[in-house]
Amino acid sequence: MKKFLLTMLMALLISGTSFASPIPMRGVIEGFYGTPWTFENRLDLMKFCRLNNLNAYIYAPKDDPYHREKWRIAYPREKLAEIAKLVDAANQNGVRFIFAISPGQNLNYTGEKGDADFKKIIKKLDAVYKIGVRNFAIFFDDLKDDNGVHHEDGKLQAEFLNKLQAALREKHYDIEPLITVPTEYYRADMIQNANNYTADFAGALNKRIVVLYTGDGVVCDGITDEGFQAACKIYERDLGIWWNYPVNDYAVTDGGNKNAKLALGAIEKLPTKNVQAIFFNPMGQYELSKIALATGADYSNSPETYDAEKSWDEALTTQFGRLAPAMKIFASHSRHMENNWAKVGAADAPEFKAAADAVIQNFLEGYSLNSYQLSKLITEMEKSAETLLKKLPPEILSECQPQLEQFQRIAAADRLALHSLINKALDPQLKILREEIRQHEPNAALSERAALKFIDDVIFLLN
Ligand code: 14T
Repeated sequence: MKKFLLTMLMALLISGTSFASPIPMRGVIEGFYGTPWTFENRLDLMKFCRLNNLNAYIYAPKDDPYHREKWRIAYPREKLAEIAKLVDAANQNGVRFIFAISPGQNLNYTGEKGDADFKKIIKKLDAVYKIGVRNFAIFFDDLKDDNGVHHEDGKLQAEFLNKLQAALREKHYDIEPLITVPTEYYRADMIQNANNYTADFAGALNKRIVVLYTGDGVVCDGITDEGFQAACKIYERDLGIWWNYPVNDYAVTDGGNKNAKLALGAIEKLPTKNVQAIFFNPMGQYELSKIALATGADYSNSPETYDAEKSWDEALTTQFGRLAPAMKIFASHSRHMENNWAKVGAADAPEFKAAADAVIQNFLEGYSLNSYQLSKLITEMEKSAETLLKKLPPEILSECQPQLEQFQRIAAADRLALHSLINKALDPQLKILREEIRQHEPNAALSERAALKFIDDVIFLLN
């Protein structure tokens, strides 16, 4: 037996195989603005977590009044009963249910008012302890005023958390360390250093308290190993990550609605080591969040070997079965999220963009257009939109109908744009289609730099 084990060990060492080391705490943070997920969504999520080897869920819906706005007020009996059921479901599925409150808007730290608020928080957490919660989080994010500055005292916040952790521990032997998000939770904020907030916070905070970090910005284009190490150094501990993908609660088109674009791509560009915890912040669209979440599960179970594109393919196949090919085409046009302060997700439809750019290049240089590939891709778009509108299950269709219809409009306009280019004359109908698309943009955005751009490029060239 000993010899067998030794041989196996040698074989592993020689082959260079390494064991995947999962991120210890990995899961979902319901932390977006807008209509929170339903009770049924959350119940289903617990199963989804088990199936994908995720082990934690943070309850932190920004627009649950009792989480933030009215944090001092106890949950009504029915709400608490719902939370109790979720805690049971979490336990049955091997998921830590982490209960969070965001008291920062008006929390008092000192004096009589400070003592009173401290008691209120203990009371609020005790109520959920009674129904089985053993993990708690206190968040101090998004406390900036209209000028983009905050007036928080890092030392007071840290001391408050230390005291809370000690008091909870004193009462209950079985609670796990607190989790927090500081007021300065991304790098650009941490290093501006106007009021010494981060140094004060990091210096005073108990080393066991888990601090979550979002990267260089709130929503940013990946976190490198080097960038992560630098942030850990600033906070003087190994950090956890609050990853803002696939969340889409920020406006992604100018003057547009929030949620206009769906984030249907894979998790990508995250550190490969020393991550203590990771939580993916999803979209209000529960079902469609599962694409990115399944890839996030793959990443967090094996950060060193994670392959985003492969994981994305597998997630689509698992979740959409025979509709996976159609879904992959639609989703490929809706992966990248960007506005003037946010940027995340792989480029939309790179294959389409390459084919469209090649056709335009040929046109400009007076060569034959060679439009076969582009034409084929447009046909695929048309077919996949039609299939999905007809066959997606209602609970999924209801999350993406405006975007699918917009996808259909864009495909039709792409078709007309290509014909115009072939005829070297702008079909007057194209501008009308483009205007129709524009009218729907505030509610349904996708493929801004690929399929949509081709229409604009052609109108510009032939006008
Ligand atoms: F605490 C954080 F890590 C965090 O990301 N907080 C919020 C989060 O609830 C929200 O879902 C996310 C995406 O919009 O970004 C944070 O909220 C912001 C931050 C901004 F700088 C919303 C708008 C902003 F301009």
